[in-house]
Amino acid sequence: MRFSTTALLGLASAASALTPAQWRSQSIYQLLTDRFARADGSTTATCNTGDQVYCGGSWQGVIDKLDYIQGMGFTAIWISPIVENLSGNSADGEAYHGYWAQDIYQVNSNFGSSSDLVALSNALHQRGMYLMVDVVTNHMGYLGCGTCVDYSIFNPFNSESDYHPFCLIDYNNATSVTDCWEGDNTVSLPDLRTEDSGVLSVWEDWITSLVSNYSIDGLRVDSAQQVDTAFFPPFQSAAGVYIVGEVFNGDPTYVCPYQQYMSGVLNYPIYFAITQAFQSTSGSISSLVNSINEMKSDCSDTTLLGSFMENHDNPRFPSLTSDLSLTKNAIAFTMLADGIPIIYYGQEQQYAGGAVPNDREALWLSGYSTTSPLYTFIASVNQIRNQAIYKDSQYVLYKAYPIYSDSTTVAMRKGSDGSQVIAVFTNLGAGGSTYTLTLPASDTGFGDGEDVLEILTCEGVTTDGSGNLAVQMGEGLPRVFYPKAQLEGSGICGN
Ligand SMILES: *[C@@H]1O[C@H](CO)[C@@H](O)[C@H](O)[C@H]1NC(C)=O
Ligand SMILES: *[C@@H]1O[C@H](CO)[C@@H](O)[C@H](O)[C@H]1NC(C)=O
Ligand SMILES: CC(=O)N[C@H]1CO[C@H](CO)[C@@H](O)[C@@H]1O
Repeated sequence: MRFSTTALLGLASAASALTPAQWRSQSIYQLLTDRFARADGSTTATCNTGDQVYCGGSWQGVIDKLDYIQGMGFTAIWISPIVENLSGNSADGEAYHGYWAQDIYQVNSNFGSSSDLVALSNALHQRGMYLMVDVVTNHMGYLGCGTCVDYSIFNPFNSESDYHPFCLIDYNNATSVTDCWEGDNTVSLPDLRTEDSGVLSVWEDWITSLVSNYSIDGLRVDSAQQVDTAFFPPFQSAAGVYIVGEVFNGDPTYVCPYQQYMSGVLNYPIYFAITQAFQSTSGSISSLVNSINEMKSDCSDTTLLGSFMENHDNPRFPSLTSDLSLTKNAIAFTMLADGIPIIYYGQEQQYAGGAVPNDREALWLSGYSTTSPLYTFIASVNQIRNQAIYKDSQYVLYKAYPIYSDSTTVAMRKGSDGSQVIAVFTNLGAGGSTYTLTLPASDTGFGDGEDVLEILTCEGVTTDGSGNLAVQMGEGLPRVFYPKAQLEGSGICGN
């Protein structure tokens, strides 16, 4: 798959930490370090997700496969938490995902050495790509029940007084969400008193040195809603980089206020809306449209949110439907929406694992095909987004909005006249009939008799004498239009 050299050069800047504003132009590939690539290059090493044990992926493995990631047009990767893990196996498995910290000053030796992590950061920066690291400040991890924790094994936070007393979270009680413990009585997750100035100051010093030691460009903060909100402004200031927090909730009025405390959050409300709209041919497009409008009115800045439709905590989309057309619509919708697109490793190979732990398959078993339908599809969508940003840096600030919708179709516009992406989505599925949708110039911004390219089929369309765009829909596939004049030299569809 060819990608636009000019667009990539436009995005590559000096290798230093990115501001939140600079993160808007990135496109993120989320990977689980243990499951993405092994340093031995194996494409056959066993990895039974149900066993929940380490499968052997490492930072060196990631370095060796950066061409594979960059070939899809991604400009950044988000990796698993990097700190020393809890050792041993349990009914909940091993700490292969990295969310059960024991020593935050050591790296997880299963993933490599600290110099391997520095090498990964350098390898990314040499390509003009960026590193996002997952961090967990809410809790540590202990193999055993909540009342039998030996706090002395932790570094730091080795005193019981650093933690809230044990209780399991009741999500209907806000105090319980921040003060009680995630996890269960097999692996307990001792909940830190992040509201204590002593605990906060350890985290501030830690994040400053972590970002500096590994030249980290951005952070994903796990379990953000389980931490008191006052923790985040000083923590982000000590980090000095963009933060996208995990607030696992579908209600915009619950999620959006977190943007007062950190630069961005994962767009869970739209995740739920995309899933319900495209997981079957009877999904509701009007609910999706309502969600888009609600997020725009409730959130202070939708362009700083993380836009995703799969991750390590939820069933993969193809576990809900095997219809490739529906999947393509959901992927393109995610990537062309407001905010920073985040694609979870394995989406490009149409992995179909269900709920945790089945959604954490080893990517090496796919053989890293760069010609699979979704690898090339994701590359095309990243390519047009990168091109739109290259042509107009304000593209990422433009708030996308629905210019047309009916019960099975929604057309979205993002970008000002001259660098606007007009994308039409449908949930009719692969068996969907052929029809023509006419979009007026007043909505698309295209001129009279303007040459426009549909970049997924590489078919040209010329608007009529009044600027109307005739959109040919069929086989339930999405369509993505962009002004042809702006594609010169991009490599897109031979231009
Ligand atoms: C909410 O949770 C807190 C912390 O566990 C507890 O002290 C409080 O009693 C709970 N409130 C209600 C109404 O259950
Ligand atoms: C960063 O490196 C310094 C010097 O080696 C070390 O003392 C410090 O603990 C490191 N910070 C982290 C968070 O690993
Ligand atoms: C702190 C701790 O127990 N770390 C363990 C993490 O995993 C490695 C490899 O399995 C062990 O050698 C460490 O002891």
